[in-house]
Amino acid sequence: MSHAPLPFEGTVPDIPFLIGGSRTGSDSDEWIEVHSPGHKGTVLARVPRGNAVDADRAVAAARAAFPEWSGRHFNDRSRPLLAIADALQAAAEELAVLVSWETGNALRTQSRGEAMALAAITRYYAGVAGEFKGLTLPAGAGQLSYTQREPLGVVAAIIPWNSPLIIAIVKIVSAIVAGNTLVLKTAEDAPLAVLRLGEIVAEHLPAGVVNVVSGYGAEIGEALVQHPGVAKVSFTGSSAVGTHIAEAAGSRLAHYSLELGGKSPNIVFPDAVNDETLNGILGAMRFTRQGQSCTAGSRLLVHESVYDDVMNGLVDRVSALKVGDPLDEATDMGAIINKKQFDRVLSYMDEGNAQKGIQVPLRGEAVSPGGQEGFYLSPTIFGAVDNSWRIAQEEIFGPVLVAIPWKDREDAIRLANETHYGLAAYIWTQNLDDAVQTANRIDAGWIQVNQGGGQMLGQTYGGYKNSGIGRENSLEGTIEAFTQVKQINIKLG
Ligand code: TXE
Repeated sequence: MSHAPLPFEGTVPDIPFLIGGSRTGSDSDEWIEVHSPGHKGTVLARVPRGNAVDADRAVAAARAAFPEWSGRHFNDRSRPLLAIADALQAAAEELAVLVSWETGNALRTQSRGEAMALAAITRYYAGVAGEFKGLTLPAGAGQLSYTQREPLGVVAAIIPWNSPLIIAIVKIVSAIVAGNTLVLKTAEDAPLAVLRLGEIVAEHLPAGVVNVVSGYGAEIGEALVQHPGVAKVSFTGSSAVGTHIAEAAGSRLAHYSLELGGKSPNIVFPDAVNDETLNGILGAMRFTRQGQSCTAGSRLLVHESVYDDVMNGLVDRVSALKVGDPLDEATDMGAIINKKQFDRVLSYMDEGNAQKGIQVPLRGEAVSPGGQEGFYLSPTIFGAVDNSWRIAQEEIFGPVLVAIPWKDREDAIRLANETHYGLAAYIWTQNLDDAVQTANRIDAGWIQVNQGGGQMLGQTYGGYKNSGIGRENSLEGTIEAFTQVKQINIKLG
């Protein structure tokens, strides 16, 4: 099978992390192997197993950098971000290949687009550097009364493995443009591309403004969340860990924001059955990321009159997706991140297959495409699903779509909202009334009508209910998320 060469020319290097502008190993002197999920037995590199001492060092470096960085004119924070954007643009293909190797996401359908988006995201935040404005109050001739927005201090950003580059860059630039400094902890399964990104970013900044570390959640992750020098924890990951972070950060009255999971509905009205809708549902389900997306539209709610047409159209399209080596340009769907997630997704598939009354128009299974061994699964579509079943309620984070028929709009909205999650929703209809009324009544933070697609710069993103707290990806995601307001009142004369 043809694919790009190993990222480090066949060696297994030790990739240090980045603290205070220096590349350094962990105080533990222990290292974690990073495996390629699409190539069984392939170790790509080793990264430091960070611990509490490293957390202390990184927070100290970020604290030391804070006074100068936060005291700058906003133009002097914007300018380095523009240089970072250019550097990320130049490094996009290198980052794409690296992130494809370690995540198992297909280079052509996922990783290249992810890496190419980094420069635009960085430029967007460079452009909003002058927007951190306060307000003045008409408090009478004898008073000057105004507010100003001030950075929080040191931010700890904790990220997962599914789109590590995008999640990392959003957290880094939205925090630092507001004047904060930052320590970012990479995910244990996909640290390499983000460590490289950190290196590129740090080259254009004073030492310590951005620090990037690696290690396990329970070790350096926990130490950062508990650290008294950390003013805010910005977390993306599972709801279970997010809940724990809310307790830990909340108990010492630190700020936190949480971007968690989802079980988002795709709602198909009878007037919208066409190629664009069917392709859009495929995109919304994020099949080409093996379904490993928090915004995956993993519950398909279809009007009963078009249910068979939609199911047939989807089975044709989804079964045509080519599962294969992530680095092969012909591949649509790569590998699941690790053995634990692979076994977990398979267990949901087994549970669905064994469910009484279920239909299985497309049966997924473990596969070895072209003889390639790795954590490969072919996609599954379950039909006639009851919304109360576990496969309809729990975030599977794999290529498993569950379809549920509905009778009228009330029914569709009820089903859409019958979940603990509230991240995204996708509505497919030509009828404006159905589109707007449904969008208004869905309890979710990010709603798409007649598109399954990605996030646009400037659009606010975040969850209702158990999908999270706080917003990202927008002015709100930097001004509200990374500053606090000070009211100043001056008696004149
Ligand atoms: O996430 P974790 P996992 C969901 C998805 C997936 C499940 C498990 O359903 O199947 O979570 O994935 C760090 N203190 N999502 O196990 O454990 C950890 O090191 C501080 C949805 O990978 O939440 C990693 O860097 N940090 C999601 C990060 O948290 C801790 C994306 C995420 O790991 C920690 C990923 C601790 N005590 C998974 N424990 C989304 N919202 O997109 C762990 N971490």
